[in-house]
Amino acid sequence: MNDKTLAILKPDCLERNLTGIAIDFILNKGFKIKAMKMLHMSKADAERFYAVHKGKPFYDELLEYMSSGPCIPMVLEKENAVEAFREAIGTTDPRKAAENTLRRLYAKNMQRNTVHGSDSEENAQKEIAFFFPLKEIMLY
Ligand code: IDP
Ligand code: MG
Repeated sequence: MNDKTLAILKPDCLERNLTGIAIDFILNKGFKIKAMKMLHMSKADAERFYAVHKGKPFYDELLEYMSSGPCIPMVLEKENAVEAFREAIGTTDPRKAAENTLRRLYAKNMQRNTVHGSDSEENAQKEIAFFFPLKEIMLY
């Protein structure tokens, strides 16, 4: 399954009405959207999703932020999806991100960085399963 990754349009993306622009950006980069939904993560959801970051200085604020409003998780498909999507969004800190990456173009700061992308094959599979049962992942 190395052709799929999990993306999330984060709360700041929706808050600033960048949803359409972000989706357009993703489609223009050649990703196919195989699943998508809007939801509002609870703090407990965010805690589970970001469990690997527990104990880091930004963790508590990250949970606050990710549960502060609705977000849009999606399953994206492309050859080498994990790596290709990380490249398309740029580094965590938007000021350091490469030109024309989604974060460089639209992110506010290191925390409110507009979009999530899985960082490995293994995590992509776990993160996809976190949001989407198999029947919600389209086969088209
Ligand atoms: P990533 O999203 O680029 O993979 P991670 O290190 O996995 O970055 O961190 C997860 C999320 O936590 C980031 O996207 C960002 O929202 C937040 N975050 C990471 N590092 C910092 C920081 O130093 N300050 C504030 N927020 C941070
Ligand atoms: Mg990460």
